[in-house]
Amino acid sequence: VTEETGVVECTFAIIKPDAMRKGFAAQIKHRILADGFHILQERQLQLSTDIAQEFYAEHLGKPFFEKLTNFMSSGPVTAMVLSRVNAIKAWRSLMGPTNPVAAAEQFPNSLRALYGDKENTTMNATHGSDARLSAQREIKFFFPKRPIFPAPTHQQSHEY
Ligand code: RTP
Ligand code: MG
Repeated sequence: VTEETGVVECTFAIIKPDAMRKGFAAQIKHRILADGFHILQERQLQLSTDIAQEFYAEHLGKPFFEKLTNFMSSGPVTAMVLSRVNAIKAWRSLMGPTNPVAAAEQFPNSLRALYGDKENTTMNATHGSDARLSAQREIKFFFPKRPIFPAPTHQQSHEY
């Protein structure tokens, strides 16, 4: 489980509607794999504004909340569960800073530098969980566990 330092973790990632619209999803996934992540789960979906508001509930009341949730529900997104050693930090660092302009200045090879909108911090191409707890919550939110087969009943388990 260890590689130098650190343990294998899961994190949650979204390719946001701006990057999807501009056709950057394949390039972003290529960078994800090249950086040693495994994509454990993946789905494409469009969020309703209600779901976007629930997902970003921590930002409720902030000046950018409405713009953010309207944007996040404006088109399809790709939601993914990524795993790697130190996945949470590694994915945040591959994304780069929140603001694409700052990303371009500080980390020109980061995803937000390359694919984010320099005119608009909201449209910054990707999302990543910021801690273990939020990763857990966000993974459950987008990939709720459900049984593939119904659990055997008492009767079934004794009848042949
Ligand atoms: P994220 O949650 O999407 O991975 O981004 P983050 O941690 O780097 O940034 P956070 O503070 O959690 O903000 C969530 C998202 O809100 C949008 N935002 N717009 N001043 C603004 O206009 C502004 N600030 C934040 C961005 O889309 C940011 O990723
Ligand atoms: Mg955040």
